[in-house]
Amino acid sequence: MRILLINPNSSPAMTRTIADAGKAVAAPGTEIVGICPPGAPLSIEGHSDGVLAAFHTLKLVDESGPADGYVLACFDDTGVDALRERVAGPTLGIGEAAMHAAAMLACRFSILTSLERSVPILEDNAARYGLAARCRGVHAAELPVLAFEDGDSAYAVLRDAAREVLAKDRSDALVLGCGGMAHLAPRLAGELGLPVVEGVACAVKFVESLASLGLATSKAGGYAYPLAKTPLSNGEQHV
Ligand code: 5HY
Repeated sequence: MRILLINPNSSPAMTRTIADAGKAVAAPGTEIVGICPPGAPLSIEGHSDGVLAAFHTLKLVDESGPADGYVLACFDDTGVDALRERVAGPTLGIGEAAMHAAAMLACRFSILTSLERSVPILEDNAARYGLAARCRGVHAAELPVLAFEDGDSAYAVLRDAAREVLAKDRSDALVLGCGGMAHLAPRLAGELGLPVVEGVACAVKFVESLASLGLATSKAGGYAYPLAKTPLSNGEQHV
């Protein structure tokens, strides 16, 4: 089985962190291909970065050959719906995967992401996934995404913020709200003594499971392949 593990930002270091997290949990016989779109923003912090990253990600997948499954490793689930239209294999964002996993493990969970500006995007996603009632809160560690590339300095800030958030929300699981935090999960779980859910690992296992069940994205409705555009015969432009 071949799974494309796509980091939608263009940071080579973060792409390596994400690929390592995916390869660490993949079953024997599953090939994890870690890639990122060169033209995308170096990190995704907010809506406009998200749209630009999604555009470059779709182009990259078009050029990357067939795969049995796809993981989009940006916690904002940037471009997941668009990619589901263009490919058949099960396609999952790490945000949706982590939130569903946390809801299977805890009564209430909290999400800890990078910057405040990402919070409304993740709150909207939790609601869209039907998990707003299970998500006690989305919080920011107020560290830029690229700060997580230097694990040590970011770790202490993240741990302290996590303790504060869990106490405030009275949650019983923590969800890491950035693909760049993937390598920090095991250590945090050890210190916090409760489930720390990391989306890259969850999404790779969910996609692997769906593909191994022979399941693929439905092409019968909203995720049907994009239609070919046929310009009007009289050459009139749509206004
Ligand atoms: C992510 N940004 O997972 C998101 C997290 C965020 O470049 N990878 C990014 O803060 O929105």
